[in-house]
Amino acid sequence: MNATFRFGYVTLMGRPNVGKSTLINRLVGKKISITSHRPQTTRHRILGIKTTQDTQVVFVDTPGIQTKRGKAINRTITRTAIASTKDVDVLVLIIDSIGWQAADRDVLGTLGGTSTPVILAINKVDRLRNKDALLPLIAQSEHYFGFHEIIPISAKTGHNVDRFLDTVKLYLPCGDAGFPADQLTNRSDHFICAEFVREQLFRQLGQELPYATAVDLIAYDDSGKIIRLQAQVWVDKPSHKAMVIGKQAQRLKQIGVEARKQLERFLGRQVHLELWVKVRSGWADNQTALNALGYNEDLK
Ligand SMILES: Nc1nc2c(ncn2[C@@H]2O[C@H](COP(=O)(O)OP(=O)(O)OP(=O)(O)O)[C@@H](O)[C@H]2O)c(=O)[nH]1
Ligand SMILES: [Mg+2]
Repeated sequence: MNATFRFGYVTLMGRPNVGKSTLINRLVGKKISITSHRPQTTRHRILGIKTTQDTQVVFVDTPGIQTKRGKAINRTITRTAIASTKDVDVLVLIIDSIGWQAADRDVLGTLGGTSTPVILAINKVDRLRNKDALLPLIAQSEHYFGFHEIIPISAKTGHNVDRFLDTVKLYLPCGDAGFPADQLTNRSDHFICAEFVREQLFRQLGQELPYATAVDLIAYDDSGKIIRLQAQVWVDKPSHKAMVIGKQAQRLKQIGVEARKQLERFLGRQVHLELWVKVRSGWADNQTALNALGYNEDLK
């Protein structure tokens, strides 16, 4: 074993929308996890692997922990998030620099008497007009919990993210790398491609509609110059199907256009994307449907 190399797992946790996925993308240097202004965008456990000369850090992006009980999908997602806090070397709790919310305290409450070091990242400091507001926030945070470190960052601009990474590394055990140095995630290209379509549903559809959708990649052909993809968008009701498609299919077209841009950036190749919308009533509350979409794989 290389006595100076460090390797470990670091879980990013926090209520929905605090910027966990934005941070993991920034850390890895490539977009592997989808983001949106809507809470509960992430539904799966996704690893982001950052390898440097002396360290390999495996960051675990988790769905935002929601303490509200609800459909099977919500329970499955929360179980995934909580399971991701076990057996890791460092826990990072992320809060928004606007200050502690009840939901942040709830997430903190799920840690119980953990013996794993917990680092607090105060994100979105680019939005703070008055940086002096950080000092009382840090003092309040120290009062709430014995955080090993408290680091203000901006996942969006990258402010202080290098310092955050250097700090996290100090808490990792010595050990050999667990993944090849060029591997950025545990997720397949197929999975991430389906996610890029789902991201556009979250970004472009109104109100509750994104929460009643899921995406399944049904064809992936990279044998030619252009990568040809077909994805199926699952919706709950015929009325939802009409809304996703939009007048003269304009909405679905726009979803396809934006998803294709992201896919081309991710795959580094030209992409042809076809989207189909399919009604499957009650899929979000149906364990069989959730299994088919891979929602329970994270818990295995
Ligand atoms: N201004 C600003 N916005 C940010 C920052 N980090 C994330 N955001 C925005 O916050 C929103 C939520 O970001 P996500 O990364 O999707 O948040 P998340 O914690 O992964 O959310 P869930 O997956 O829903 O739990 C997006 O609109 C991001 O662009 C930041 O440092 N500054
Ligand atoms: Mg997320």
